[in-house]
Amino acid sequence: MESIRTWQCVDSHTEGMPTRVVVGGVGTLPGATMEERRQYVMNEADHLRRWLMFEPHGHSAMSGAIVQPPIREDADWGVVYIEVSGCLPMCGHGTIGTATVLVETGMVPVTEPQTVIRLDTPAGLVIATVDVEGTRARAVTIENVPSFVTELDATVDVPGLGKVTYDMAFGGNFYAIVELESLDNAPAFGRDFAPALLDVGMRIMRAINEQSPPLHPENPAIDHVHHVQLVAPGSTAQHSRHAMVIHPGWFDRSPCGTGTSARVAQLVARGHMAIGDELRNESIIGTHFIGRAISETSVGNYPAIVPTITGRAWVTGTSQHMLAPDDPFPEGFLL
Ligand code: PYC
Repeated sequence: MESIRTWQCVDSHTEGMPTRVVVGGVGTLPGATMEERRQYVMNEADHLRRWLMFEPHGHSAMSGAIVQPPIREDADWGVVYIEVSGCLPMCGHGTIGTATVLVETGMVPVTEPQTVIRLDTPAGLVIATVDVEGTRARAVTIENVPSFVTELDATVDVPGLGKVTYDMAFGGNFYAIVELESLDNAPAFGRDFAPALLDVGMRIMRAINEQSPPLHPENPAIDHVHHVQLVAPGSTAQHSRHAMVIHPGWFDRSPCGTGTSARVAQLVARGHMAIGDELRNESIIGTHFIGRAISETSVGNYPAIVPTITGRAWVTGTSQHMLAPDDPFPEGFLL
């Protein structure tokens, strides 16, 4: 056995979606902020992300988080999110997975009944409150970044679908939110219809990015949409179900923390939710997060809410990933 690169990981899943938490082997990434460390991974070290996320170490819906020493003095740990599609500034399920791993491995001082972890993320400080019983993290509530709507009832011409109406909301990433029943010839909702749902979501995503991409008011680097939330018929402001289609063509297995934040912001903007209300947001595999709007704020000229997301994660294993010098796939591959 010979290895030129070795990383230690604790694997977990958050409501069905993997978070491979890298706890050793990386060292401190260069960068004066966590966003600069994210940029470093994307621009100088993307082969490392591909190696761990793509096959054969990962798969086409893999996701993870590199734990880092924090830069902010008010944070306990830093995080750079990695996934099969790139490096998100913020990832809700990844934060719930990371907080669970930090508690269950003792990487933070653990107190019952709650342990509060302050995470330095590329999107800013994210506070995770972990409900603890003994050595177990039973639930994690994260206070996410301010979330807001940039467009209600926007339309886009989508090849094969005609004019599609959507709302554009930001919850750490941009989300195009589309009511499935508003589409002509919409596929039915559910796992059995996954290929058709994926196709519809990807067409809408491509069309919006070509015709009318969103732009974050304070961060010009966030200038596209890579997530389409197809809302199932019968969804309400108390209980919503969706298929979350993600670039370049996979589903979030979890209810998507940043997507749930965007959905709460949209429901508040439409007057269907108020501060303090709760939304049960369900994924395509039937798992759920609870989303809440806890206060009002603004981002640029947009009214915004501060959301919290509550969900659970489970540790699934520990792993040590190695790279033999003659491995033909040092950067992995995707099919
Ligand atoms: O939970 O925020 C989330 C997320 C983003 C992409 C996949 N999951």
